[in-house]
Amino acid sequence: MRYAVFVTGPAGAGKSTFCANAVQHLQTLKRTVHWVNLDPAADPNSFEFAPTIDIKDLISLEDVMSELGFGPNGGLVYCLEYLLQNFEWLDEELGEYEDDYLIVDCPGQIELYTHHPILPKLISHFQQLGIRVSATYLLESQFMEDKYKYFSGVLSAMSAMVNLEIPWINVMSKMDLVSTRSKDPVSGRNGLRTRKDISRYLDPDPLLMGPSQAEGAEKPLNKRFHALNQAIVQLIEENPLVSFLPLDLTNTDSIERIVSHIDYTMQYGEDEEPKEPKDLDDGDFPDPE
Ligand SMILES: Nc1nc2c(ncn2[C@@H]2O[C@H](COP(=O)(O)OP(=O)(O)O)[C@@H](O)[C@H]2O)c(=O)[nH]1
Ligand SMILES: [Mg+2]
Repeated sequence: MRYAVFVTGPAGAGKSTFCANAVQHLQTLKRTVHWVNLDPAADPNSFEFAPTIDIKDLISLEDVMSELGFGPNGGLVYCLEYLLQNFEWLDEELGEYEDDYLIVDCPGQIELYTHHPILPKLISHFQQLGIRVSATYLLESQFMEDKYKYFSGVLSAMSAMVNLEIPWINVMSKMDLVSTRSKDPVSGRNGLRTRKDISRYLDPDPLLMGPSQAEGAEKPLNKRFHALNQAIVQLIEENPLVSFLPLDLTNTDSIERIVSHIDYTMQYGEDEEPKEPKDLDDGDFPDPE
């Protein structure tokens, strides 16, 4: 069986860094694992080691921008559409291995996840090749510093889940930057941020959307804005689709935990259990004695 996990999320969320760490972690477990770079804008100098499959070997964003006059976003969409039209290239690169674990590093343009048909098409191509897929959505912990930014991040994760329709986990990356020594922006207490404060972001607490103590409960909010907030609170309350697993790359246990969740969403290794066709060979027929 072959597996592919699509590592998605906004630019700068730490996708490529996570991919490199996950590849190294899986290699220590002696798994066959390959890094697939689908970001035609990735800076090769930023990679700790070279991806096995790289969209830049098919098409380069710089060429598209200089020769066709596209800007960076239009150029990116052009490159990915070019990939969709050249699946033979991808198929050849993917080869016909029986066992493989592919970590697919995606570009950070948020519109790719929320409404573009490109990723769904690419994912269904992987599925047609018999590859079992899942996705991981990374949001970086800086989103926890501002509640409106945070909720927009939660909503983008939800909309990506709905758009891609495959098994999915959400990850709050760069947890090494979250200090319990800093003040919690939401509780507004003068004291320090507690673990409980942090857990309200990992398992989104819709009440975070309300006015904080610091803002004062009576502060008049624009009425329509207030109604929108209420609607979002309700959406999140009624559809608790999103919760985040914390990722701290400075801690091996944390990477291990994320990888085990990804394995679980794809049911990795399930079919390595010998499934004896015992119903036919024995069992069904009682011994004559
Ligand atoms: N502190 C910290 N920085 C990180 C972490 N992961 C990535 N970064 C930094 O965040 C920036 C963006 O990372 P990158 O992996 O390129 O993000 P991408 O755009 O999502 O692929 C880089 O400067 C990384 O060094 C992390 O876990 N902790
Ligand atoms: Mg990247």
